[in-house]
Amino acid sequence: MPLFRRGQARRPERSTERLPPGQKLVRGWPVLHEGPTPTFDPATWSFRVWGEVEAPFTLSWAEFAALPQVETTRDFHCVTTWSRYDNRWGGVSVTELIARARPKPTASHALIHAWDSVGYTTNLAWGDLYRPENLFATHHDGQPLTPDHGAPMRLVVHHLYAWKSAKWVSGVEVLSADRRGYWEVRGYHNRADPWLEERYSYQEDPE
Ligand SMILES: Nc1nc2c(c(=O)[nH]1)N[C@H]1C(S)=C(S)[C@@H](COP(=O)(O)O)O[C@H]1N2
Ligand SMILES: [Mo]
Repeated sequence: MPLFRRGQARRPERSTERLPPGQKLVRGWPVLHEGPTPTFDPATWSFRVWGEVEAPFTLSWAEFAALPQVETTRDFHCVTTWSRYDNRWGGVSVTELIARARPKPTASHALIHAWDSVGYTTNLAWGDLYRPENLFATHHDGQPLTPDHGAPMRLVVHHLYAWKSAKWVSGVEVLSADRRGYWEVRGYHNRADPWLEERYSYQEDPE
């Protein structure tokens, strides 16, 4: 396992194994989040895309639930070292939905917002969010998400540590400059690639 020290920007080689470095396979599906699990109310739920876009919009739950569904099956890696293989996610394509807002050429980053009482956020570079396999997921292994796992909808960004996959998503703020989210201001890595073991902010390259 590679060792990181403060002030050192070492980059291990990308592994050919299925389990990223420093991870352990779990059975079952752990629940991990800050604060209490919020209660979904379809009458008040909304999803909004705003910021560096030509056409900001807000959807009700009825409108969101009527969108075309897609599926992906991927592994899920939490920075606390558990990994879960073969998660079958169902939901709405991130690119398809965000394209409706017509992002401006200045769109370079996004901050994902949650409607939980913590006000969880997480930031992504545009190229990490706007990927064909990313989902606003409503289903997992064929079942609707449970409240603990983000019901009715969570983001799923398969290629990064799971803290980037915000639960209880309320919207996407499209940005022209990076703005760190909840964990990213508390010492976690800005990018969070599990294959590069990008766990902590002290591993980031100096600007
Ligand atoms: N709103 C919100 N989303 C969140 C979190 C959180 O604290 N709040 N924790 C993240 C972390 S650290 C992980 S590992 C995954 C865990 O998802 P799970 O509980 O469905 O396994 O959710 C992510 N999404
Ligand atoms: Mo996590």
